[in-house]
Amino acid sequence: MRVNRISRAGNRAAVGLSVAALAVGVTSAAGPAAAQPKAAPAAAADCSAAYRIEQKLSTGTTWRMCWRYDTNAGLVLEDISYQPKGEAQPIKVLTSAKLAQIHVPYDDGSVEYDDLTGFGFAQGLMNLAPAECPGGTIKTVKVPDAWDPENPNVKGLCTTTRSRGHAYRMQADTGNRVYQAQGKDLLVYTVNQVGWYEYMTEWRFQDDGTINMNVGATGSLSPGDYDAGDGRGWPIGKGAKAYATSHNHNVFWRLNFGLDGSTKNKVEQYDSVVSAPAQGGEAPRTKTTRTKVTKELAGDAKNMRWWRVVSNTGKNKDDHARSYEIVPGATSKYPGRSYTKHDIYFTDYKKCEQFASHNPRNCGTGAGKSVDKWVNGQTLTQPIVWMNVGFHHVARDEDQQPMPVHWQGFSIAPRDVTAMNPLTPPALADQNGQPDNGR
Ligand SMILES: [Cu+2]
Repeated sequence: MRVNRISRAGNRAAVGLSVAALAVGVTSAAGPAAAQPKAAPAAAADCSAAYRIEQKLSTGTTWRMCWRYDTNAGLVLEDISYQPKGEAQPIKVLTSAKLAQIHVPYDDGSVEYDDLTGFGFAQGLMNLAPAECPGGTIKTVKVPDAWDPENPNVKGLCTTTRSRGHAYRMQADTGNRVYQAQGKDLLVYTVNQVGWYEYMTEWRFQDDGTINMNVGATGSLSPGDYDAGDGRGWPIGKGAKAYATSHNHNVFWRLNFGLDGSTKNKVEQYDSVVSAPAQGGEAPRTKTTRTKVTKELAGDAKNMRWWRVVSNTGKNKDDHARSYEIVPGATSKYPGRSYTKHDIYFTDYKKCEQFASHNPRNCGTGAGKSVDKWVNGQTLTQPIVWMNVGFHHVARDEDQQPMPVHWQGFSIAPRDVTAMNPLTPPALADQNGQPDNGR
């Protein structure tokens, strides 16, 4: 893999300069979506049909968004809105959402990769066979700075739907009636090859408003890594000869929220502390406190801690401010680099700040090239969320061959976006707040 990667790096070097130069002004060849100003009000998604994704799920929820394809980030989703069956208008959730880096440092300190900005992640977009987009549509992507400029088109973007099991279940008080629904998701994904690896970038939009972002690593372990004789690998062939060097995959996402059509949002952190039962009390007590995050923050996940992004203007029908909760996923945080030391970063929007490390854009003298440097005390008015999810990959025999997909990622979940469960059946629609005595 190292050999393979380095040879690709060599190939990339020639186009590296032009990519960096292009990145400032031309983010993609994808058309109207790219030209849309970031601060545009949240009208319905403004992009031509080829770059529009609109899916009404069988449970009544519609997701809408535009897509484009960036020379470093690969797939970028913009103007993402959610419209459950009870809402007259689409509710804008995200102005843009994309990967912001895949950083792969090796345990032996021999090498580290910035796959998005340095190793052609976007250019490694793979053609998908119809069978790997079951029931869906495969869109053709024109890859910017394609390795073969004569053949830049790749059938590489799958949009499809999938069932996810129960969305809810409830036994009625009277009779034998069971209220239940099977949840449906819209899936949007690409596969990008980097060296011997293939990364699946999956966006999953649930009919209940939750969005899951995951990267799955598959393909092959790199044969060039079967050399760890220094106790930093795992034997994966017969006996104890071929040691695959362990490494981390540190994946970053960048989310620009646009709740109710505005990128000006608030951030809050919640922490809960459990203390011993009060004297004479029956059980331990838990106290939850809210901390307003008013300035840029490098945050760390912790037991009973979570964050939410709150709309400044939008309210649901219960008069509660709409928000999205950030739900961290399982992570192995890699403390080796300044930008991987924290799980989440909130920065105030700056156009040039696009990648969590090795940022190719010029943010000015002394501005730094990574997200940790951009957390410098500024007041948050237009917060950008950067999530870092790490996976320490200690190879195992089962990793060949091919290597089973290993997923890492996180979710954002609606909190008070709708006044009730967006999938509530009509018969239960009056059960909001103090329970009905008749229930
Ligand atoms: Cu790996």
